[in-house]
Amino acid sequence: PQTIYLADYTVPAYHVDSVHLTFQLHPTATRVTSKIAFRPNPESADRAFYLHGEHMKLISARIDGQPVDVSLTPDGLTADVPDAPFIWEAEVEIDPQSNTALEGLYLSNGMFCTQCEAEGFRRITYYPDRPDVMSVFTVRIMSDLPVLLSNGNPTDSGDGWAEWHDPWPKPAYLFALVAGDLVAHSDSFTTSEGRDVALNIYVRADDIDKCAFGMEALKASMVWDERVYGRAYDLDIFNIVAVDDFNMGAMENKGLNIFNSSAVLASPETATDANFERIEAIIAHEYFHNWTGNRITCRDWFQLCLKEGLTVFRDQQFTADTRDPAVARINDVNALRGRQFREDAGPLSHAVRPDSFVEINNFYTATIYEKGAEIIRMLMTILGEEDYYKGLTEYFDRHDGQAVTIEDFFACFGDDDPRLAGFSRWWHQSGTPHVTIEQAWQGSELTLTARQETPPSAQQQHKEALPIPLAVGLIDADGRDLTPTSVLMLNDTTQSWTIDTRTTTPAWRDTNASASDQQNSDASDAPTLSLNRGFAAPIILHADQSENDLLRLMAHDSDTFSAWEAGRTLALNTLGDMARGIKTPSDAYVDAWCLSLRSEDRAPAFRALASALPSTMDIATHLKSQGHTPDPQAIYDARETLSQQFAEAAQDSLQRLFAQHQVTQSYRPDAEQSGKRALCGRILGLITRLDGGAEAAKQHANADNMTSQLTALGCLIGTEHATKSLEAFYQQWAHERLVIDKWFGIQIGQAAPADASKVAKFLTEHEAFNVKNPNRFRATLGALAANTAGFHTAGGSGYALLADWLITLDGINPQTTARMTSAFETWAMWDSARGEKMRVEMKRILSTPNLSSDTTEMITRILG
Ligand code: HT7
Ligand code: ZN
Repeated sequence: PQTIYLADYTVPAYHVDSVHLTFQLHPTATRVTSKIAFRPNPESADRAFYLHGEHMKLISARIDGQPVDVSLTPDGLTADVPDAPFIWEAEVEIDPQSNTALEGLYLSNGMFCTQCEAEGFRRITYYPDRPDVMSVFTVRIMSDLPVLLSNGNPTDSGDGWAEWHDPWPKPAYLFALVAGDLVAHSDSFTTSEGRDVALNIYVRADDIDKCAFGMEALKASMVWDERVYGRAYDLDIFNIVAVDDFNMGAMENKGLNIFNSSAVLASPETATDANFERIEAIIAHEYFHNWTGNRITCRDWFQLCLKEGLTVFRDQQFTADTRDPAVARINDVNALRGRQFREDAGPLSHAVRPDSFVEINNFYTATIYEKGAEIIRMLMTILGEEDYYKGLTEYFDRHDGQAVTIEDFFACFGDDDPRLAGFSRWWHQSGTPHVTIEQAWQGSELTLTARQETPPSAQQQHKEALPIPLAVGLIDADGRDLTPTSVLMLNDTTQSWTIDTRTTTPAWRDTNASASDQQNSDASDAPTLSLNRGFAAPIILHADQSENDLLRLMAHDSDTFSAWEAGRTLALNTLGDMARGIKTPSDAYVDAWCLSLRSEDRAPAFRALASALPSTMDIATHLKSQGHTPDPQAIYDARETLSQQFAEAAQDSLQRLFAQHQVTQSYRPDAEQSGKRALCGRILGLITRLDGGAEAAKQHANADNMTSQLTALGCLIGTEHATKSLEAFYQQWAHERLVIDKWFGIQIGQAAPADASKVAKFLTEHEAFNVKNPNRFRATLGALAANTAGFHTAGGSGYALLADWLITLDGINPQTTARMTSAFETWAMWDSARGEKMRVEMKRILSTPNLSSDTTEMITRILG
């Protein structure tokens, strides 16, 4: 496989003025006829005519109506063409039924559908399949199937055919086609510009009762983008289609979004609160791409974060506005730490705007998405909201209809603005910065010294200092804010600031003083620093705050995120020490945890998050960062012991809290109700530790919504009620594939470490297991990889089972296989015996004959 470098970018040799496509759909022999108007690009010195094309049979080719000889290459064709505008016509044949890779045109349960990002269009017809070639598409679909859809607006239709025209120039990766026996949940929307838009969610007939929530989320997203970013929708119709076999969550094709069923279908009986929240966010994300991605797209795939990071930030803003902002931020940060920090600390670390790649499908990563979003968030923090939105408006005005770069985007904010000096390093430099904070007191003056360091990574040995916005607050012994949140800019490797805490309005000032030669205050009434409020910067903080300070922040910090963060730090310290066998939890911490569970001052959703323990992987990462080799089983045991201790300590109030927070109104998946259910779920877990599952079995049998039922089922795993409840659940839901995914996932995810790979193996032999369906595969093998202590059992059975199945899947679906190899990315974190077993399995995968380039690249990078 060939490495592609950003530095080698050249403009396309030909522009495309228009594309006409005709599809004669057939499951095994679909004919695609293309008529494409090419024009030499005067900015290109290159006159070579090259079209991408894979997995298809060329039937005929013409230029300006005359048959032409072409030279076929393994991944495309070349031909001699006139040195003037010309019309290319081709007919190709493709086989959707045998397309299990789910890229290009494929069949899913009898429905034709497409996935073209990043390079799927080249499996549909010969074309310059690169994002900077934008054109206007007209598509004619011929099929007996009742619903025939493509991008843009419908222009004409008849018996067995339909025609669509998309007036907005777009790259081929945004092309889409759907044909199937579908029904629509329909609605309409009038934009702020007065355009009436027909809205449809197309699904199989059985799923029509699961569309209402998605439709409401779509309309809310349309209103939000008009209100917050001034962006209105620009076609007469917006269609969403739910597809069962899909590699990722959803795809933002112009006017025709295609969704994984799991990312759009929801009813109270079949979907959990978490599903509803995810659906809302994904619908918003894909809709927001209409401007950040579609109207303005990427010049090349190195600029992927331009559309993805920005759009994730926009969907995070939407969720924060629609739900509880602090809870939303905690969820964002949990996801960032769980996926992106982990990626950045291992062999797959890469810059948000990388310089090279082999297989672009392998770069749809947490770094490009989530860290990309954090960079936009910091841009807003540093500039302030007004200048941030001014810059975005400038971006939309300047680049509408173009394919652009991160540099073009950044220039819209005034890239010579002194506030942004060095900021672009965030896009180019990989790795998570570690920031160490020291504090020193002299009388009432506090000096805060911050030092940053980003560890070297394989691809970037030398790291530079980054501009880091440190959002800090100071609270007094009674928990009152002494200052509002201040953003201190850490631009250098080390910087200090001083504040006199006794003045009436204390304010930070730059200082050269170093904290190191001064005294730490041990007075218990000294104010406490609240650091990195709202997680304003994506950094790893080392502040070494005392247990007293952390308890104070946990109880009183006015920044809700930081209150949660203090509780998390206490939990990490406690569990890390327990796993190493050096300490038991302090009474003060256990009391504070009980108090926080009961605290009426905080929202139930927050209390549910605050009472959850950090994941086994989080604790392992914490131990590793302190120089210890984590033992997954010891961490699992520590979590179990502490949970039991919490249950016993809170015993007297559990039943009362459980009853008090029950939802009695009819089901709504909103922040208020889902927060209460989350808290009750947490409490049910504790009650189960004390009653052996009696209460959970009752809830499982009587629940009228999936959140309550699945929570109860999760609690019951490992109890005497497990077998019966799992069987009853399966019988109840055998006809609902998305619910059966949950059934697969929960048994493996909640299994005790010694059982996890046995349960997973058993379920891969279940009649409902289907290796070709990515959702089912992820629900099974993905759940195994996510059960940290279960996947990393000392014998290595988890590694071997996953490797076996990745080898099988690679011949079917390389994209999903390659993504799931990341389960092995932590091999260097564990003891050498585990690490070696993981490497052995990776080498076994790598030695598989005809392994895909996707998987080959991933395993090669992980092995290092
Ligand atoms: N832009 C999309 C990314 C994507 C994708 C989606 C589904 C299947 C395969 C895919 N390859 C790339 C989704 C998004 O970020 O919105
Ligand atoms: Zn996206």
